[in-house]
Order: sequence, then C-alpha cells, then structure tokens
Amino acid sequence: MKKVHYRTCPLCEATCGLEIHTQNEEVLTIRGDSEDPFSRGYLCPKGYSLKEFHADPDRVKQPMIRRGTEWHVATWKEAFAEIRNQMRPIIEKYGADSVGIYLGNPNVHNLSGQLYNPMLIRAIGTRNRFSASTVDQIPKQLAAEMMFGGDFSIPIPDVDRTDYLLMIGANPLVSNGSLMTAPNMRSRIKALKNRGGRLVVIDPVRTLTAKEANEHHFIRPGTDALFLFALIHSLFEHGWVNPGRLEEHVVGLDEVRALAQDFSPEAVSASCGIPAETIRRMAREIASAPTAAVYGRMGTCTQAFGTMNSWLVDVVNILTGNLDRAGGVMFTKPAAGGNSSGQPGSKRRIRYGRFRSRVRKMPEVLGELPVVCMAEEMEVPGPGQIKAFLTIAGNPALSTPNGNRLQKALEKLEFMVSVDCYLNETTRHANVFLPAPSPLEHSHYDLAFYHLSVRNIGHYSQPVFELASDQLDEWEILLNLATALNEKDLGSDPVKALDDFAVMQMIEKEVKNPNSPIEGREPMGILAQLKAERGPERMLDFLLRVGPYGDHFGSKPDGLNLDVLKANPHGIDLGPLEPRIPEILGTPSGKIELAPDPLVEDVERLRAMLQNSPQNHMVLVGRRNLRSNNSWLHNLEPLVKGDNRCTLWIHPDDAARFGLSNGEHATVASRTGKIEVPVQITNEIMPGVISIPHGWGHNLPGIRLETAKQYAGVNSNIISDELAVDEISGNAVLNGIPVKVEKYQPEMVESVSPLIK
Ligand SMILES: Nc1nc2c(c(=O)[nH]1)N[C@H]1C(S)=C(S)[C@@H](COP(=O)(O)OP(=O)(O)OC[C@H]3O[C@@H](n4cnc5c(=O)[nH]c(N)nc54)[C@H](O)[C@@H]3O)O[C@H]1N2
Ligand SMILES: Nc1nc2c(c(=O)[nH]1)N[C@H]1C(S)=C(S)[C@@H](COP(=O)(O)OP(=O)(O)OC[C@H]3O[C@@H](n4cnc5c(=O)[nH]c(N)nc54)[C@H](O)[C@@H]3O)O[C@H]1N2
Ligand code: SF4
Ligand SMILES: [Mo]
Repeated sequence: MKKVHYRTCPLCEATCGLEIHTQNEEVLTIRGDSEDPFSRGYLCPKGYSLKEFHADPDRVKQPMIRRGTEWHVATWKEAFAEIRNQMRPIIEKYGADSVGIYLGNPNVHNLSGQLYNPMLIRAIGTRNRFSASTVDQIPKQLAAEMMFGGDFSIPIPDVDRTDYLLMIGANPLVSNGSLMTAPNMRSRIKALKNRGGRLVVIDPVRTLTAKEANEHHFIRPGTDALFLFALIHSLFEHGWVNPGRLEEHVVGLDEVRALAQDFSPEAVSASCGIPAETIRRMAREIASAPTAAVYGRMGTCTQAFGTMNSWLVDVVNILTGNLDRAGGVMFTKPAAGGNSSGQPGSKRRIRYGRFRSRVRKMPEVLGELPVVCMAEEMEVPGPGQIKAFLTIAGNPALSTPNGNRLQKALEKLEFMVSVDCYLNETTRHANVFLPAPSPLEHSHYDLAFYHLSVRNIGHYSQPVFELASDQLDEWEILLNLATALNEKDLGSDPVKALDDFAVMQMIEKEVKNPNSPIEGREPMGILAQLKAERGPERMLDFLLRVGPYGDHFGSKPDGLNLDVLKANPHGIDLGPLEPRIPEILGTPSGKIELAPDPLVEDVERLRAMLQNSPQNHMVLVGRRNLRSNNSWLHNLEPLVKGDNRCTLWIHPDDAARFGLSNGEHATVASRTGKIEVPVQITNEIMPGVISIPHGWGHNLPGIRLETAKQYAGVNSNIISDELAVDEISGNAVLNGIPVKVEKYQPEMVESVSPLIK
C-alpha cells in the first residue's frame, strides 16, 4: 500500500521536514515537506539518503556476539545475558568506574537517547562518562553555564531579523547550521542581504558561506580570542559600549574592561592576520548597526581557547546591547524540557570541576569527562581504570584525537558493548553488538535542537515503519542495558518498572517545583492523564504539557500536548524568539556573569600568546562536506560517489614551497602520527594552513561497510593530538594543529592508507 508520511530529518541540527512516500516496507521517494512551517520544503542531499540508509544491506539488524574474530547472531535475551554475565563481575570486582561509556553525536538527534541515556548512566553509576560533546560544543555550553547559568541557555543569532551577522568559524551553507537550528541558511542569508544587512565571515578558509558574505577575512587558526579581545578593546576605547537594558543584569563589566586593556587591535593584528583598522571598523559597525549578532561555532570551540572564544563572543553581544533583543542573539523558549522554567538566582552551583579525571586530572564539565582522556583511562592500571566499555551511536576511533592510541586501548579492554547501526571502526571492537533501529522505525522529536532554534517550533514525527517483530526500540535497548548492568532485581518486567519509575520521578519533581504550572498537584492524577502508556511518548507528552505552551493538565485547555502535535504532522510554529532576561538567568547571583573566575584566570594563557612572535609552522584545520555526516554516511553510494573528497587543501604558495602538485600525495605528520593524503591546491585556503576532513579511514579489518571501504580515505584524527586541549573545558583541539607537510615518499610513512580512490 502506498502512503505519505511527514517527519523531521534526524541527520543534522536543521530539523527539516520531510515528505516520505512509501509502499509497504519500501521508501519510494523523499522530498522536502513544503508545508513544514520552518523548513518550507528545503532539504539537503543527506535528507534524501535516509532512503538508502534504511535499505542499506550492511546495516546490522540482529544482535551479535563476537567470539574471537567471528560474529554470531544472537537473540536479544542471549545478548543481554552475555552482557550481564561478563560485565556485572567487572563492576563487582573493580567498582562502577571500571565501566566507561561514550555517547556519540546521533544520541542528541534521538528522542530515546535524550530521555533514556541519563537513566542508563545513573544505573551504571560511573564517572567515566564521555561524549562527542568534548570534540565539539562543550566550550559553548560551559561558557553558557558560567555566564547565564544553563548549559542549554546558549544565545542563538536571530538570523531572520538581524542587520549584521558576524560569523566566526562556522560554515552553515555546508553544515546546515550548528547551535543555530535554521533550515535553509542560504535563503536566510539571502534575505539578510536583501534587507540591506551584512554578513561578515572570519575563517581561515574561503568557505561556501564566506563566498556568500559581504566580507570575508582569513584568520590564523587558534587566534580568535585575540581578535575578539581586540574588538572588546576597541568598544571600550572608543566609548561604544552600550549594554542598554542589560546594564542592571550584568556583573563584571569593569573586570572585562581591565582584561581587554592589553589586547589592542595593533597588538593582536600580526598574530591573527587581520589588519588593526579592520578590527576597529568591525567593532564600530557592530556597535552602530541597528541590531547585530556575533556567532561563533566549531572553528571557535575546537581550539586551544574554545571556552574563552565562546565567552568573548557573548561579551561582544552584551557590550553592544545585542543580547536578548530581536535581531541580536536570543534565548529560545522550547516547548519541552530544559531552559524553560526558573527564577533568577535559583541555581545552586555551576556544574564544573566537581570531580577530576583519574590520570590527567582534567575537570569534569557538565557531568562528563573530556574524550581526550579516554585512552589513558583505559591504559593506566589502578583503581578506577576502565576495564569495560559501552559505546552508543558513536565512532570515537575516527572522531576523536589520536585514533591509533584509542584503537589499541579498545583492543585491550576486557569487555565492550556497542549500540549502533553499523560495524564501524569502533564497534568492530565490541564483544556484543546491539542493533539500533533505523530512524524511520522510531518516532522523533528534537528535544535538544528546539533549545537552539532561531524560531520556537514543535514538531513530533510518528515512525514511518513499524518495528520488525524481532527489533527493540532504542529506549528499550537502553533500559534492558540498564537492567543487565544493575545489581537490583527489577522483577518480571524490568523495562516497564524502570520506565514507570522514571516518569513518576519526573512528575514528582515537577509538582514540587514552585514555578511549575502543576505545583502541588497529585502525581497519580497527572500520570493517569498522560496520553501514552509508556516510552518516550509518555515522557514527551508530560514535558510538553508542563512546558510554556502546554495545556498544564487542564488549566490551559488550548495548550500543547502530544495529541496536538500528532494532529499537526507538519509541525507547529510557536513564534519568533522573545526576550527572556532576567527570567532565564540561572546563575547563583541571578545576574549575567560577564567575568566568571575560571575564564578570567585563563586570560593569562592568552596573554602569553601576545608575547610570542607569530608562529610560522603549518597548521591543520578540518572541513565538512555537504554529502557527509561525520564518519557514518560513507556507506551510501549516492553520497560518496564521485571525486575523492578526503584530500589535503593547500595554498599554491605553500604547495610550491613543499614541491607539491595537484593529485600528488603528501605526508602530514604531527606528534601523534603520520598520514598520507592526496593534494588539492586551492586559493581558498589561507597560506600556512592546510585542511583535511575528518571521519574517513574506512580501511580497517573487521568493519562491515562494503561501500565505504571502496572510498576509504584516511583518518585525519591520527594526527590530531589528545594532549592538545582547551585547558578550561578539556575540549579537543581539532583546528590549528601544528603539522609538518612533505612530499610523499613511500618509505616515509609508518602506516600507509591504501591509495585512495
Ligand atoms: N554536511 C555536513 N553537515 C554537518 C556535519 C557534517 O559532517 N557534514 N556535521 C554536523 C556536526 S556534528 C557539527 S558539530 C556541525 C558543525 O557546523 P559548523 O561549525 O558550521 O561547521 P564546520 O564546517 O566545522 O565549520 C567550522 C569552520 O571553522 C573554520 N575554522 C577552523 N579553524 C578555525 C579557527 O581557528 N578560527 C576560525 N575563525 N575558524 C576556523 C573552518 O575552516 C570551518 O569553515 O555540522 C553538522 N553538519
Ligand atoms: N578532526 C576532527 N574530528 C572531529 C570533528 C572535526 O571537525 N574534526 N568533528 C567532531 C564532531 S563535531 C562530532 S559531533 C564528532 C562525531 O563523532 P561520533 O559521534 O563519535 O561519530 P559519528 O561519525 O557521528 O558516528 C555515529 C555513529 O552512530 C551510529 N548511529 C546513527 N544513528 C543512530 C541511532 O539512532 N542510534 C544508534 N545507536 N546509533 C546510531 C552511526 O551508525 C555511527 O556509527 O566527530 C568529531 N570529530
Ligand atoms: S539539512 Fe540537515 S535536517 Fe535538513 S535534510 Fe539535510 S541533513 Fe536533514
Ligand atoms: Mo558535532
């Protein structure tokens, strides 16, 4: 039977609406949903690829247990029994910290992951918790936690209303936006320019986005904090500081003024490669534009000053009065979860440094430890050593620094479990593999990304296909894992018991919250009203109903609940972002903390950079491609076919210096390793900088990715260094890595990747 389904795409942060045509168990075609109020029919090549992903014969569909190098299909019961039998003794002998867990990026795009991973982590009770956040955005979250008192209280550029957008280290025309959920950025940028606004891009690469900009400036990788401080210096120097209505809500203004003193545009210009007069002009333009938004992303987070950059971006927004006003940067008010309720000053303390990693003593950030510590925590003996490991929707072997070291550490583990769709470079090390359903087999709601969206949106997606009779939903897998690892006997239906317990906990917490619309209500009465009997739907219904647009369980009968979202399959537009200060401020002081102590202290490290003369070694940055998604869509022919994309970009002057010509291979070496990669000479990159994309290197034994193998590429994270970090957050440095580039000579390479197609 032919059917049409509507749902949001779970592949990136843009949350595009899809129109999916199916016949029985097959996807016929996927289009952009023209009735989606947010994406209005837009989709990118990855959106179409859900069809191929769903049909991919390499996608694992049954649980498997590995004996030696052989995988054996198992029942779910056998798989969970194996996990319990192998892992419980490890926990009993060595304690909970002996189990490490890594959560990959797709968890954030998965309702089950969002709601049930926290329960699994609690059930294990380990401190050795890692995620892709520390090779990504944790600096921004930490800065938001320190400044505004919430890790999801991240100011989002109001792209649809701004007059001036300064974009630093982001490439939304390729990435489709990050920490800025905004489908179809091309049309949004076009609209900005059509209304007389300006887009200014700061990036060591002339990216697709930079090409659309009114102005683009190369910046020497890793020097953004100098540039940002110089903007701040100029604002103070010329009397352009004007926080406006924010003034009464801000503390630490004088401290920031003093800190910026030494960072004049002239002092930083040589290091960052941007002329002093340009920096001054930009400061003036930001201050004098009717509205302006400064936005920094990946390029600003994954470098040695990631947290400082994230902080300073919002300092500029605040000093120019652009925080929390239309056209500036604003906080969202999502329909479900997170940053929606509170009173200024209600927070106890900032979630940072409450414990430290065992080996390198890195501070905990928002409950997790930096991924750069993962291998050493597996290698170094002693109490708390990771002996068993769990990966959920991740591929850290390719996505985290010093991949070779991590691979060796994974090999030596006593036991490993992976929940994933593919036997990839990481999950091949597992002893038990648990297959996640295809995105088309489960429901969807972007709990995380509606916290980061340029409009407030509610959009629930029903599953397109029913789960096969022998397939578990992802939340059921997670609760079964929690059961298998938990010492307690949870009765005959442990999944139901845990699920019921979790939802009751949510309800009980809410009725005790003095700011809640259901304060004081009877928990059992609330439970009885929920529109689903179990699983993520029940929790989502609850979160929607107590949320700012909710029906508040009767007191706002026209409000949202799950049924309302189900009746609106294209999604609901809940309006543009609106001012939220002071009500959103969750810092202990109830104020915007403009100069948090750990950040102020870190300025010394930056000051040292001013003393050093600009470096002239080559540095490596990353790059993304429209038809790729980190490491995991390379098995889909329509996305990988064509020219090899895993190439080294280098400026013609540098290529001449190293004697490299187009198509030839170069070796690129760092402290941690050496790789070999074909050369692509281009004027679009700054001299002194090279770029190689991440997520490639599909040439390892034991992976089950037959198409990806033919387009293997090379793992750029062999040469990113796990010892190079943003010292505050522990986030990895993935941009600005010092490297040595040479013409490829076969005998020079230790571990040669096969010649790439
Ligand atoms: N097609 C596609 N889309 C994706 C992904 C994908 O792999 N492919 N991945 C998704 C994920 S997980 C994320 S987190 C987002 C990321 O989304 P974005 O941050 O928008 O994407 P990037 O391409 O990483 O952009 C980072 C930019 O920073 C620049 N850069 C590097 N070093 C520096 C520096 O020191 N300073 C400055 N100013 N710039 C620098 C790079 O040249 C690059 O253009 O994209 C998401 N969307
Ligand atoms: N050098 C360098 N390294 C980088 C980056 C960079 O710019 N440069 N970017 C970093 C960034 S921003 C990120 S987010 C990380 C990503 O790093 P990871 O999250 O570790 O890796 P992914 O490639 O996203 O792999 C995701 C895995 O999840 C599986 N999967 C997909 N959907 C589901 C699902 O619904 N359930 C389950 N259980 N599994 C699923 C896929 O099959 C795949 O194996 O990489 C980081 N690494
Ligand atoms: S832009 Fe992102 S959400 Fe939209 S179709 Fe592409 S991958 Fe999916
Ligand atoms: Mo990411």
